[in-house]
Amino acid sequence: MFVDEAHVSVKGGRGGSGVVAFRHEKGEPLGGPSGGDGGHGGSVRFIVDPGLKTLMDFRHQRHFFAQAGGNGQAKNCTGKNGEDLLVKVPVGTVIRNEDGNVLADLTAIGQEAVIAAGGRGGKGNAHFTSSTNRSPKFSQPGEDTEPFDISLELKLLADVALIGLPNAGKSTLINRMSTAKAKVGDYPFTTKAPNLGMVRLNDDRDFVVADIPGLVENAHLGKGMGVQFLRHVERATVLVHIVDLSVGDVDTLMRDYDLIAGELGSYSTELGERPVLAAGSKIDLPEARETIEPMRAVFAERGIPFYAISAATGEGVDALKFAIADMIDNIKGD
Ligand SMILES: Nc1nc2c(ncn2[C@@H]2O[C@H](COP(=O)(O)OP(=O)(O)OP(=O)(O)O)[C@@H](O)[C@H]2O)c(=O)[nH]1
Ligand SMILES: [Mg+2]
Repeated sequence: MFVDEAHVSVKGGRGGSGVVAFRHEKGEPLGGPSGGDGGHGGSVRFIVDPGLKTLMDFRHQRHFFAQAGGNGQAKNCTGKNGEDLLVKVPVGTVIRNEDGNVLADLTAIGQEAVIAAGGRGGKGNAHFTSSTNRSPKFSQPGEDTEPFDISLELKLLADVALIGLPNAGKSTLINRMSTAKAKVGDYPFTTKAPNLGMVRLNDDRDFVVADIPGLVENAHLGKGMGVQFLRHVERATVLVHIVDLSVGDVDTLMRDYDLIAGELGSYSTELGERPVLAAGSKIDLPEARETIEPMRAVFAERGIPFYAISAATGEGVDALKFAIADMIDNIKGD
């Protein structure tokens, strides 16, 4: 199951306390105040790690408490600052507090946010000397911190979603065109959770692509991998519908194509009308090659851009990448 939600508890480190101390000098048992300050508590910081794809890890670890600051020491020595606790999350993670207010929306690689700040260190007695009190015998305690609960939600922020029947070659394609390392298998439903990858073109444009688990008839009713992924497809600007050209004649392929397109439309009218590119895959295989031209003709009639590709050899993949980038640009109006 694709875990896209998690609930965890976080706490910044308590601040270290300032201390009361006096210099011990010859003939002056109680010298001037010299109690050092407490160190600051560590903070809990969430940071985007491009290698993470799910919130799965948060099922095992639910408590993220940063280190406390050290207490101050004599001779004006400041206590050690507590270390920050860095928590890695996938890109697209939204962090909310218990009331549902957004604390952070982590949409970019390397982006980070302090979610639970560490407590301030207390001041040592050396700070409290005044004209009326040369030997203060008090210091400030470190600031305490309370743990609190937060929720994490992973929003796939893909510009492009690769959709199609199981085994169509979606994962092979995302691996070929992007930074993703998706699992590929010669059986249906290899992909159980969306994979995200960044595509960079040599003209400096880039976009995020998602490889979605294979769709089947009645996916909108929860069949197969179900509706949970259509939720993710919904956020994509452009859909690339992959058709495995090696598995049948034009009629069969178009029937399958319409079936999947129909699923999207049944899920939401808006999704059914989303801009789409068709990609005929596996054209390194002779049986696939034969269907390229008839398929091209059908899609031309329908006004849907069609690209013949082989994710295995890379043939046609660059042209597809540029076509996707152009379509995104057109839609976004750049
Ligand atoms: N010959 C050839 N085989 C391919 C090509 N692309 C994918 N395949 C093979 O087709 C099978 C399915 O590939 P995947 O990329 O896992 O397909 P998928 O669409 O991600 O499948 P699901 O995750 O199950 O929906 C694997 O055996 C791939 O090696 C291609 O361009 N040429
Ligand atoms: Mg796959």
